[in-house]
Amino acid sequence: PTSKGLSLVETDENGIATAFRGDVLQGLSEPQKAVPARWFYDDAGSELFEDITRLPEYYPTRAETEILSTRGDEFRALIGEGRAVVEFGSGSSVKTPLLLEAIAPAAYVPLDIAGDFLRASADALAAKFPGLPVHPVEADFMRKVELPDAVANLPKLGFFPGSTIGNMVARTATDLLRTMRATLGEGSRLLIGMDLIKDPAVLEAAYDDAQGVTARFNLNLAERINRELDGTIPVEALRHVARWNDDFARIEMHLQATRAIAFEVAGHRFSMAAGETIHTENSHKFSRRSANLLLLAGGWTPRARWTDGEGLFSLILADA
Ligand code: AVJ
Repeated sequence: PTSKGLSLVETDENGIATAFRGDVLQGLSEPQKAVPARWFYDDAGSELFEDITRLPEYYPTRAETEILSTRGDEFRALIGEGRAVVEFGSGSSVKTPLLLEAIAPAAYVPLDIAGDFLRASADALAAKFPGLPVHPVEADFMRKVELPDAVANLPKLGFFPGSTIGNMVARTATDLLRTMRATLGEGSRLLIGMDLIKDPAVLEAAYDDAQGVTARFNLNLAERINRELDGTIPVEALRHVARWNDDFARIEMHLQATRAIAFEVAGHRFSMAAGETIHTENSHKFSRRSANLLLLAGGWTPRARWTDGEGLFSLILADA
């Protein structure tokens, strides 16, 4: 294995705890309570998300994996060998090897804010691809990341699978796309997964599965607040809600109070009326055109597009 030591980029435990507290206290003070979706992914949340990807109702992972495993020759022809693949978020254990096998890169740089998950997936990758230099970087990729010197002179391919871009509203998404461009530099390319608009019933089932795994994933956020921020949220009085917002083409997840409740977080008091919600996630869905428009607004020119056999999900290759 050639996995190098982690470079710590201003995301020490205290920094993360402070950012989490700030986001939660601010979000719970808004008229529509909200907590950013990035805080789902503590260890428990990351494992629950892995469980979600195996649910029968949750099609995005299967659809994207299908594209990656069947279109390897086209990726290689269009992208070429010898790039440094920079993955934004390193959670996926299945998709990354498919891409690396297809395009034979010169190096792999996983970026993730969660150090333990990053180390585990970087080690697994390094073991699977002996001879491939793996340089994990623990960093918040919402800000420009200084890439390791070892890949400074290699052309970059950014890889952002899973339609994670859909978790952001357009302003944040364009900011991130521009930040990625700054991180990757001139001549870079981006391979990005973007989930497609479809029957709302299919979408709502994907985010409210029969086994209740997505509900546990959503509720884990309240439990995490209790664990890490001295919270007293009565989690049993919250229920998981997933609904399609047609105006904004997105699935919204909320935690809805089933009765009037009051609780504390980090010494601050909050209350919720019966029926009131905490908005915990947006998952935007795209058309071919809205996907292209978002990429263009973020400084990327779409060059190629793939969908799975059922037309559920898209992967887009764009140039800086
Ligand atoms: C992390 C963006 C891939 O929005 O589909 C899955 C997160 N939330 N089920 C998504 C998620 C609820 C997921 N992504």
